[in-house]
Amino acid sequence: MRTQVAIIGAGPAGLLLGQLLHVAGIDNVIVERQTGDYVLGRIRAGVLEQVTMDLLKKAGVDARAHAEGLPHHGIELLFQGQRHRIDMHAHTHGRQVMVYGQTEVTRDLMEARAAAGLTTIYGAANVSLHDFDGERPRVRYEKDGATHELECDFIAGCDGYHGVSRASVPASAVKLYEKVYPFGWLGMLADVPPVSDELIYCNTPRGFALCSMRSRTRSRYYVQVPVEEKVENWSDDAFWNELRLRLDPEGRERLVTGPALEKSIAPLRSFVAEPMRFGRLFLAGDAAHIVPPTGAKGLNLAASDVGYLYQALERFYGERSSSALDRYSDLCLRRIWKAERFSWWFTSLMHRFPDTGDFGQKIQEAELDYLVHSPAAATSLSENYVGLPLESF
Ligand code: RFL
Ligand code: PHB
Repeated sequence: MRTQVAIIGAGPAGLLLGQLLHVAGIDNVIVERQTGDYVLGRIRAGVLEQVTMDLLKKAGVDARAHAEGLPHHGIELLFQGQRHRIDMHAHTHGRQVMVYGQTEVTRDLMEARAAAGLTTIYGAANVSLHDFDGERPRVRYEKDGATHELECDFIAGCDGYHGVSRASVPASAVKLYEKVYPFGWLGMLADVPPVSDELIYCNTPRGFALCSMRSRTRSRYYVQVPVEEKVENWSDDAFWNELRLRLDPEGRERLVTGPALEKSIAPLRSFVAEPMRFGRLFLAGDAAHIVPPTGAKGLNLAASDVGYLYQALERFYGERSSSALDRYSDLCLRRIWKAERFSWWFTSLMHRFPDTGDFGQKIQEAELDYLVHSPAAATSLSENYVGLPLESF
């Protein structure tokens, strides 16, 4: 089989890239290790930046996100038992975020891909990447007991943190930056109405908590837990009790509990691999970088990477110019490092760290107080949360 762009991974990065390339008239095939149902079973991000919504629109898959998504103009910060609202809309001249789950984005992209008749190979085993340092890269995989080969002009490595793409690059060609946090988020999804109309980020003596949602009838809650914690140790009741202890009196009163649809623990990490291009292999999304979820940036960065990549490929095929492809890695990394900084800062501000000490605790409290009383500080939080703009090539 032959295609112009072979995409490894059918997560949001791979599926969105495939759709953007298709709209630009560029042929592509996706090779995914898991089944489609498995990919849809992963409960992850919930907050989309305007930049991401714009890319979904370009890809022709924004209708349901607009119809069913919840536009949010602000967030609440809870600390020292009090809630404070950050009006992001007012601080950013009218920008907002859309609350719409990654599962739904993925489903919309999968449906559009199927409707367009584009090829996706699910359940591909032992995927391997070859000759991406030359002009004729190839992707090999096994399926139904046979080995298959996909010839292409370019490979897009959209296969997440544990994927094969980054691992195919010689260690000497890539520099890794990493920070691991001593805690994770225990997340729970339940069909109960959200405790508030907006997201509440809580800094409490028992640790961080986040009240988020997927719709007016489906809530997503998280509590900070030690990194070695096991999800089996948390009954639904234990989760609700812990969340309740991290809320303010109004939140405790309004909290509606119910059986968990899903419960899982995600470790928190910051990670960047540089560069993001190796000959004709381009990394995008979690394959190249991870952010702790506090800033809600992971999915949005995956979208902005492929926003740059499809434009660069469009120029290559349209104008026979490689100059945008040559700038891909640098342009992505500028935006990524700003999101890394924001996510690290917001994580540091909102969590309890085992080794903070009294001085560190006072500094955290002073920064939170500053944030909710200084328009300059609130503007900085807001412009990063709603998402920094894409640059042009
Ligand atoms: P994905 O989603 O991991 O998809 C990669 C795909 O590649 C496949 N794959 C392979 N395919 C073929 N061959 C191989 N060898 C392969 N190895 C892997 C995988 O099966 C998979 O289908 O990466 P992508 O597309 O880059 O998307 C990234 C996002 O999924 C991720 O950044 C976000 O979910 C992060 N994230 C959040 N991001 C936000 O923007 N806002 C949020 O509110 C937010 N909340 C979150 C999050 C992530 C979380 N977890 C569980 C890590 C909350 C949580 C709890
Ligand atoms: C979510 O709804 O899953 C979510 C929302 C905001 C975050 C992280 C996760 O910062």
